[in-house]
Amino acid sequence: MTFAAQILTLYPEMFPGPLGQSLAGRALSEGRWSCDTIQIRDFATDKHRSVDDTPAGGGAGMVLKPDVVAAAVDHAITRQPDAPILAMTPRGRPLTQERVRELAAGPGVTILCGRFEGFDERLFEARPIEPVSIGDYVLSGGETAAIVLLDACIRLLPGVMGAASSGDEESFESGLLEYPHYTRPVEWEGRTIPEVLRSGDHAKIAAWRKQRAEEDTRLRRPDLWERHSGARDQSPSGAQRKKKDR
Ligand code: 6GU
Repeated sequence: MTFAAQILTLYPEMFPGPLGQSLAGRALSEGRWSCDTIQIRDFATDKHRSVDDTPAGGGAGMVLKPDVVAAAVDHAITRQPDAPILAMTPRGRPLTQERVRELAAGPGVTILCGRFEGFDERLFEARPIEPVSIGDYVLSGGETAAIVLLDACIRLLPGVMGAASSGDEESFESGLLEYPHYTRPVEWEGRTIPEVLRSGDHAKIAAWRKQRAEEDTRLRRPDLWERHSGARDQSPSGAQRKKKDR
């Protein structure tokens, strides 16, 4: 089964881009996923082939015209009626590993890439489009965000990564950051690999990794830690945890 990616963009040359290399590139050659672009400008109707116009109410930049984008989206729906339609925008809901897993388990995805100031809001009322953001910063366009989203999906497809991607030790799969990694040389620039990792005691190693995953999450991602420890508080096994452990 092929995961079919359909990308609506003003810059189709940006795809597959980096996804043509390495793991994703090999998977693309092997037919595990497909990458088709749709040029939004092909759906413009005026003689200048305009895709954007000035914002109602004034202000900076330009806004993608809803009639043109909707025509492109409708074409995409005809070609792939079962794929969810996502729009890459900093105004979207934050992308999560959970959503990535859901998407990767489906038939594919149709991705709408914005440029300029963004989309006409009526588009989201008129078509079943899910706005998605990849983080709290602003990109010059949705294309690089689409590449990020596709990379996250592709590595989870059957046969793409082997055992590692199905492992539940990865960052976020447990609601925590992953534990830190080390490899040889045992001593490098005066720093050594933690003794426990060389002990061969697998129970001790697992306990050390869990502790480091928790500590690093608490220090680096207090938002994730809050959710993780909050969830444990509500579970039967976590009900008796002391406040200072959180
Ligand atoms: Cl999905 N698109 C754009 N243009 N900027 C972003 C973003 C997406 N996510 C964060 N910043």
